[in-house]
Amino acid sequence: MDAREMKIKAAAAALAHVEDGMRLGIGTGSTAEEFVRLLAEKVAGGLQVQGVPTSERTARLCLELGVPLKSLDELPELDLTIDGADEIDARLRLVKGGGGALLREKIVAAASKRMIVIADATKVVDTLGAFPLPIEINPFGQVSTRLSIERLASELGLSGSMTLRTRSDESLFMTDGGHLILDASFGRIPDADALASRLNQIPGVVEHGLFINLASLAIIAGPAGARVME
Ligand code: ABF
Repeated sequence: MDAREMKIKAAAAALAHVEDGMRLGIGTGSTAEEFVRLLAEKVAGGLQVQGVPTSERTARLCLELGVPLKSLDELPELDLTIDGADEIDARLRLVKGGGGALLREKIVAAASKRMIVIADATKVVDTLGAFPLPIEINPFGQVSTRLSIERLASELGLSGSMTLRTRSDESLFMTDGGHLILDASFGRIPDADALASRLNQIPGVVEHGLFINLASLAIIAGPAGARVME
């Protein structure tokens, strides 16, 4: 089974949790896009759901495939969010934001009664941090904010480089909310809870990619099939 087949398998297993009438948060990334394709088939077959997309990219795909969308302000409480992740540990703590949509993804997940993560088996790790942690920052005062994050990292014994994310044409990557992303390559984050809460205290940090106590279930697809972590 190749990587795409594993993503489809995880997405298909998540679709079984979607019920008629649900208000759904819809994630971003290649795995979430497989979910959108499968969901669109169900919608074409009569399933009624209302989706809130976590990015402009996901919104475009949903509109193209006929998945009905609302804004989060129109549907401020959601039944279920289904989204991908960059890393998942045994306590269902996540690193997200490789696709740059972490802020809307976190707001949507927090507005949902349940969040199901869909991923292939390569995303499961013992310790978070091998995937560079995306930290969304306000462009105003970005140098000061970066210094504050560096000081925090050193206080927590984390080392590694931080890179301002750029696009393939080397222009700065801007999020849907008009912010920048610093990718922090710590290698290992032994105390993700402490890092998450301390990052939240830095004023220029808009959000970070550590998702803690948000996922209720993860569906992990590997060569032998899909398994559930909860
Ligand atoms: C989003 O897409 C992100 O939070 C995460 O960065 C990424 C995972 O992408 P993929 O499914 O393409 O690996 O869920």
